[in-house]
Amino acid sequence: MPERMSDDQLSAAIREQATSLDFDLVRIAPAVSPTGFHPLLKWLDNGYAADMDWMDRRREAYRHPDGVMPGTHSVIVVALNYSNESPDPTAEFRISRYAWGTSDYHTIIRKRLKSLCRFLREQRPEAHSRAVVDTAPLLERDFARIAGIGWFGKNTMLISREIGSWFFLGAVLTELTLDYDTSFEEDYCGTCTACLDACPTDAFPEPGVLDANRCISYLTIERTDKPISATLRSGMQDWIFGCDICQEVCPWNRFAPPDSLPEFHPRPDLRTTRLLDLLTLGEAEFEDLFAGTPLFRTGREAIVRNAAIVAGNQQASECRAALQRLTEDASPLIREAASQALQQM
Ligand code: B12
Ligand code: SF4
Ligand code: SF4
Repeated sequence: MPERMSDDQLSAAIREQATSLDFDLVRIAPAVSPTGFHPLLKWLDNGYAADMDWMDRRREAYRHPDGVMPGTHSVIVVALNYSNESPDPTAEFRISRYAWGTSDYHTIIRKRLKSLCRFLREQRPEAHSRAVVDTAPLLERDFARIAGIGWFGKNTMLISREIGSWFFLGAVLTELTLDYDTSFEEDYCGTCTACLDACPTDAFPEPGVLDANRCISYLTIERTDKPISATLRSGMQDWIFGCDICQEVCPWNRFAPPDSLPEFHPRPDLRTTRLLDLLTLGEAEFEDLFAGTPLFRTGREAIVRNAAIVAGNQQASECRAALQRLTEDASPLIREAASQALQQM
């Protein structure tokens, strides 16, 4: 039987294991009540979560990682870079760069985190662990900061001096006590305000605070069952899924390494997809084009609605006939967006 590792040896082995699973950064934080808990309550009370009421429903659970897994002692935080070279700059619409590839990041990260959990179980069968990415009531950026990965930019992104902010976070909560990294206490934004100035919908009520009601990312991805107000539509410019503007302008991303996994690389067929193609997608064609990608979760109805808004913003006259047909679509969301786009033309 192999000799049992000490806690320090195990922490080093966890870092090695996570690196071999393709994670770009791995750090370990103690399970504490995060500094962002009270700011989160204020954020929720201000209504900045928009219709994401699943956050408010679980507000108490964010107080401590115990709210996700009772008995948590440590939070292993990983970062996965998704930066890569741009798709065709002549594209008629924009998709956030995390969604240019063939797979959903939740699937990619969860699979690797589960493998890390298996490794922990082999080493310490008595200790529970749980993999989380995105959906659990855990302030992932706060734990990434406590684990020493980086600081909160004025655009609210967690930024690393090594790899910028084009990365996803994931975590493994464990009952084990491990060797912790030093939390990140500096702020490298300085006097820069590029992200605040560039946001086309004025989504930052103050530096470091984002009002989701106004954020294109929320509007295009999460607001799937309600129309988008006329005042925000033009700010959406040509985004049909997500928005990268407050990261594109960030000086810390100028030297971000473009070396993500192949699953994040731009799909060749998206380079040739036209706005008109999106407006004519039926359910089956939508599935053929986007199954397995992050756009699939948002669904055809919202994506076609977004494409109609973009067609209106671009005064895309070649889309007029398709928009006209969409004014008779079964979905009220699409009918409304198509009529508005035609009026805009
Ligand atoms: C809800 C959500 C959204 C919402 C709201 C975003 C927001 N800024 O809150 C919407 C849909 C708009 C969104 C958009 C995006 N998201 Co999002 N989102 C989440 C989610 C699920 C929860 C975030 C949350 O709790 N927000 C509430 C606010 C209050 O918390 P916060 O911004 O995370 O943390 C802040 C507070 O704690 C505060 N704080 C901490 N301590 C203190 C102390 C004081 C005194 C004060 C005042 C404040 C303070 O500062 C923190 C940073 O701003 C997380 C995953 C997770 N479980 O954490 C992903 C996550 C934050 N999203 C992510 C990504 C990639 C995006 C997008 C880039 C996607 C895209 N391209 O469209 C955009 C970026 C927009 C932006 N500028 O934030 C990544 C971010 C990775 C990173 N490097 O930071 C995460 C971590 C997902 C993941 N697993 O990787 N997202
Ligand atoms: S993602 Fe876009 S809309 Fe949202 S805050 Fe950043 S720049 Fe503004
Ligand atoms: S653009 Fe400037 S202010 Fe905004 S996050 Fe980057 S460094 Fe900070």
